[in-house]
Amino acid sequence: MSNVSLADFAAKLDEAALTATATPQLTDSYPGFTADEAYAVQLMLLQRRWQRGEKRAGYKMGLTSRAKMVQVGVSEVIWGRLTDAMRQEEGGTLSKSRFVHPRVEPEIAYIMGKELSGNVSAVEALQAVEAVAPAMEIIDSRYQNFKFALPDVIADNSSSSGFYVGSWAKPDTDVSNLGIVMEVNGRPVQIGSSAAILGNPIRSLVSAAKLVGRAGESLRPGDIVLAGGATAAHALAPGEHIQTHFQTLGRVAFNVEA
Ligand code: OOG
Ligand code: MG
Repeated sequence: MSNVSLADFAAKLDEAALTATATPQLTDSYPGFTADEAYAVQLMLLQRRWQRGEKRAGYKMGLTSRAKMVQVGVSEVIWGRLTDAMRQEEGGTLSKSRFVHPRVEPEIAYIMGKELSGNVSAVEALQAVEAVAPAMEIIDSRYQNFKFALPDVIADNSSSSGFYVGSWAKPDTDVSNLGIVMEVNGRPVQIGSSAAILGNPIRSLVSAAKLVGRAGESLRPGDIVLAGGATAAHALAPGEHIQTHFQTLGRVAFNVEA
């Protein structure tokens, strides 16, 4: 497929996000769409955002837990790019109208102290971490009915649309198996453990270094890396108060505009 049409795909997804309007899956009209082409579209989509003044903020890993894979019917680890415009104020109010059909999921966030790229061990990955924090991600597929195949979701920047980060803890804090409870208006809607993220969230960082490295990029000092949802995501409704408790790390909360 020519670059022109891949650029058209990026424009279509950008427009869908800007107008909060769902768009048909790209694989509907182009069944041969490959994951490599999809990552090329993702980069073009981000270039459009950078041209509008958004700054790189790091990366997100996706489908790193069984619960997430099952929920969306795609079972391959994917990644996307974060920008500063996606960062939401912890404890603040989210305007739902900016999104198509937003969902929230509990995540673990790392912030990098050193550069990391390529094949690294878990020990090396941890040595490159400056701090770790409880987090939540707002995902919003730009596709109709939140339905997509692997290349669709990759092109759509792996559904990235927002993220919340709680208080940073020391990098040697053990986050391998922390209890997580996500509540909506005080009622638990998802209960899980950080161990659901590839057995240990640090493995997600190892995977991020490898996949980002394969794309010729690296995790840089100051980059935030979201390790992936530990549980299935919750579809947001107006007026909801979302609060997630992370054993030993603390909690992260926000409100959805009524
Ligand atoms: C794809 C993005 C997956 C995660 O943490 O697993 C993701 C989606 O569910 O729309 O962000
Ligand atoms: Mg996520």
